[in-house]
Amino acid sequence: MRALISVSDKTGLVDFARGLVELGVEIVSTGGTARTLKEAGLPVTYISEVTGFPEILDGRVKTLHPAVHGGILALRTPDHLNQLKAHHITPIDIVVVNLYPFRETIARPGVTLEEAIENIDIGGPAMVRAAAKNHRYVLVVVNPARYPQVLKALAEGKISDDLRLELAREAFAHTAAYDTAIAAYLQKQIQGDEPFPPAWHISVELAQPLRYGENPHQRAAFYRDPSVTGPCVGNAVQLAGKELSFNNILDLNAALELVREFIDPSVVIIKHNNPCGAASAGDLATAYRLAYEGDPVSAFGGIVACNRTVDKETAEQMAAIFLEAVIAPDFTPEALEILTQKANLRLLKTGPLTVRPTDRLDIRKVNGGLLIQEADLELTRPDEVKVVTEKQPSEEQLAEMAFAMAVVKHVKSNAIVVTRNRQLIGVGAGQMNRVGAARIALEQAGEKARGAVLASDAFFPFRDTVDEAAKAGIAAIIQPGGSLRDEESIAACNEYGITMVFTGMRHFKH
Ligand code: 93A
Repeated sequence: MRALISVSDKTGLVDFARGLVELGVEIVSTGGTARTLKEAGLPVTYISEVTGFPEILDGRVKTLHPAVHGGILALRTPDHLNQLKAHHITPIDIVVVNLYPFRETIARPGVTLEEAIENIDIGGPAMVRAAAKNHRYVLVVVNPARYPQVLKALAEGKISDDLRLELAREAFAHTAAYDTAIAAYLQKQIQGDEPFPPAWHISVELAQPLRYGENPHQRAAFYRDPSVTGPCVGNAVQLAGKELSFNNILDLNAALELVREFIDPSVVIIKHNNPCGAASAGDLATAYRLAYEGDPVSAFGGIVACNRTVDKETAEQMAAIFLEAVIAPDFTPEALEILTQKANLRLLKTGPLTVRPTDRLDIRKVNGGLLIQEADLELTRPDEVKVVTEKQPSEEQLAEMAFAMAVVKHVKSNAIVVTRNRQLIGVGAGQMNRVGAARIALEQAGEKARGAVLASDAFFPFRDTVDEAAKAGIAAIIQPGGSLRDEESIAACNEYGITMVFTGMRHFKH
């Protein structure tokens, strides 16, 4: 048997090659790989001896030769084997290749286009794809983690069809991801760092199969994008608890994306992708209490996100009811001790939420296609809003309105929320008309709506929402503005002595 080994990542190389040699496999290798093996005292045939041709063009052409590709691609039929013999080509049975470190190269700060281009591997992918195509006869190994498994199978003489197919699948996935990274890099050269529309360069990998999807009769799996860095659900580490479910992951994402809007210690509780609790306070335990008390009924079975390390005091409160999951930058050892006593409670650690993840796309599947948009990462600052009423907001009301707008942005449209003292006290989510959403939010807030703030994700088409708000005693309203009938809503606020500001920015969430 003959193995061709040509690897940039030399992890595990020597041990693997030694194992092959011990099994009587002849090793053919390229420059750097051959040198490493020679230094380890292993017998190696240089590729140039196989091709009868030197490596040329500074190594750009080393293995691109019929003696190599014929040896890999030949079917082991009498006809193909006779053709090899006629051309003095020896069959290659094992191809061990990993590619020039293109992704590592472009990740280096200050790398030039020339350096990047030199690190585009051509000969490597050609061999990998050839071997993967001919997997019936050729083993292709692109992943050093596979070396022990492959050695064992060879030693036992038991190379199953499943293993051959799996290695071939891994090989094509390897070259596909590689080319995708090159295309994305070139796209950036053309369009700058954040091209839009993006090239089709989103490559995901299976993170975990899920027990089921949104419902038990739907199969499901979670894929993550390994190119994304920064704290997010895809990069969170599960510290404890049951396996995550499909709905857990969706809700954890919703919870984290809302809680990261806040600077002060804050807690968000999510149910069915909408916040039922949200609060900011001087410390996390208080924020949790306020978030919980905003709607204790709905908090049951909720998903909690915190923007600070969960401490003992917060954990004690969390442990008092049934929660599905908690996601936070971290947990103190005392908090972990308390929360891990609830064996099912899923605990996820993100690391500090001080940076945004690099993922800035929002992608949704429709039947027969995908919709891609930039994620809604904007929020109008309190000093950017426009006061449209006679009544002016106080500084405190402006800060409260900013809190309310941050929350309503994360509620399914049509969305209205009512907040007071940085506590969510009423939510109207996913209604087909705005005044309906307002009625639901105000009814939930009840007496607490007196003097509170009402926020709307989109403009008021009629004055009816202001009328409802006034009945409930709302003191301040924040909304995008921009309706044909804005004047009617403004006049209504002036009648009732309500202060209203426009942000100029809509936050639909469908
Ligand atoms: O420059 S290449 O595109 N041309 C080739 O013919 C070729 N053959 C193997 N790159 C080529 N390789 C790559 O060299 C392999 O994919 C591997 O990553 C690397 C190993 O080189 P060395 O053995 O010299 O360290």
